[in-house]
Amino acid sequence: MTTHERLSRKTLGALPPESRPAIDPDALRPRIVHLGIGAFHRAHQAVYTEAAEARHSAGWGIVGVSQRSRTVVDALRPQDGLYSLTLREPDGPRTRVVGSVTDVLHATDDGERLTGLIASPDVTVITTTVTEKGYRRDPVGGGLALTDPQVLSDLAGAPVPATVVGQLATGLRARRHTGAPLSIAPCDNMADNGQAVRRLVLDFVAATSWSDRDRLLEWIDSSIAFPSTVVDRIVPATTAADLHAAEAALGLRDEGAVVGEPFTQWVLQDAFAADRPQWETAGAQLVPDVAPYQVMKLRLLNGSHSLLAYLGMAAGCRTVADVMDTPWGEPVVRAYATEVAQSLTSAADLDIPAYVDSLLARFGNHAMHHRTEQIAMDGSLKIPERWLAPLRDLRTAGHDTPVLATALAAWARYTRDERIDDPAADRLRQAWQHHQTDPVRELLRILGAPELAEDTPLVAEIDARLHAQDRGIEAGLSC
Ligand code: CS2
Repeated sequence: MTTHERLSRKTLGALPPESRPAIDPDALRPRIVHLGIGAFHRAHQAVYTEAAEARHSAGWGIVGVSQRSRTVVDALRPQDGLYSLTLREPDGPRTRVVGSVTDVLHATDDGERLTGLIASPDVTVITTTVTEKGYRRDPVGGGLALTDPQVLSDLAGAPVPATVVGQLATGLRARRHTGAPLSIAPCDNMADNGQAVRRLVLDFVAATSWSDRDRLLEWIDSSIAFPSTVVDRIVPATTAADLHAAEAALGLRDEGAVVGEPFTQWVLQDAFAADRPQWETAGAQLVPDVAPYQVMKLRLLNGSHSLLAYLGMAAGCRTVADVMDTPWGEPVVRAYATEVAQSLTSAADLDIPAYVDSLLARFGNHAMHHRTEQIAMDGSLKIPERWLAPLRDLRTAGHDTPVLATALAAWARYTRDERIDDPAADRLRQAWQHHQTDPVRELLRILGAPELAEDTPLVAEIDARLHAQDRGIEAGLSC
């Protein structure tokens, strides 16, 4: 394959007309700071912002900030923030360039610029996608993990904060002098993510020895909004083959290409403190309370995703669609959804059976190549939101929870592998080494659920299902 020129503002004219951005990037200025410029943001919020900008021309440009990876900075900076999104449509892929990201920073290499941007009155929205582990929450109470070494280092006055919450607090401290209100809209899969992040920022400021600490706490309380949001689009990690395919479609080399499914949803709490793009004209839903949408998505979509990931890995399935091809894939999602749906409160415009049908179709999309291993990572932080919340509700209401027990057994089985990718990997390993008679209880404690660890019938059921899965694998449960 010939190597093409690199995508950038200069080479935009070489793109096929149908692949050009919907807006003129030169007409944008930094008005949004996004923390966590991974594939998900590029395939989701950045696309809504571009579509809203195409309608209203208000100059909404996004400065994307990478927390750790320099690869994404090296990919996007020479491209002036431009990248392509390929949607895996049923009738074939469609690739086009998204124009809303105008600059890319690295959170610590460019720490001062980041603080300056958060303080700039021209920036009125901050969004975040830093994954569950990026927030450094205490798994038990949900507050800031004040024993986390990086949180401690930021609190001790590290020259540039390494944690997201430290970056937000430092930026807000600088911003207070301008008095300009701001909205911080988290876009990670956490229930009540706005309130969760508000609490973390307040915890951080309260734990500093800053002389203006009390005034800053009051100002955050009065001037900063933390709307909750629900985001949805399946976006697998980009592969080398995806980069080649994007290059072939564009006629330009794009090191920042992302792929996603056609489906997309963004529900935002209508509680912003300052100017924001008119995302509602781009298909987003602005609602007074996101909780019913949030809980349904976390428990049904993300919850069944995790179930398929752990069961699928046990059976040797590489992708979610491979699991859906097995004779047990669809029945297990349906059984899971039937059980978990009993924990959902119905809301007027939520049609749970239709939602489950659409999930099955989305999971079965072979063009996505969504690896079970990608979803399985960081389970210790994902599972409490996805499974433990409904498990607690259902047990309190006296329901049986056989499918959730199966799910927890599949995760427990997965944690027996030495090579797992999880921030609690060391503790999970120790649970198997030091608690050989009762590892499941210890695993539940690690998930922040000491009360479930004392629920003897539940623990016995998880144990029994774990052994059944071992026997199933031995008997040839396969993909
Ligand atoms: C997935 C999510 O990796 C995971 O844990 O469950 O990333 C999922 O694909 C998205 O939340 C879909 O909106």
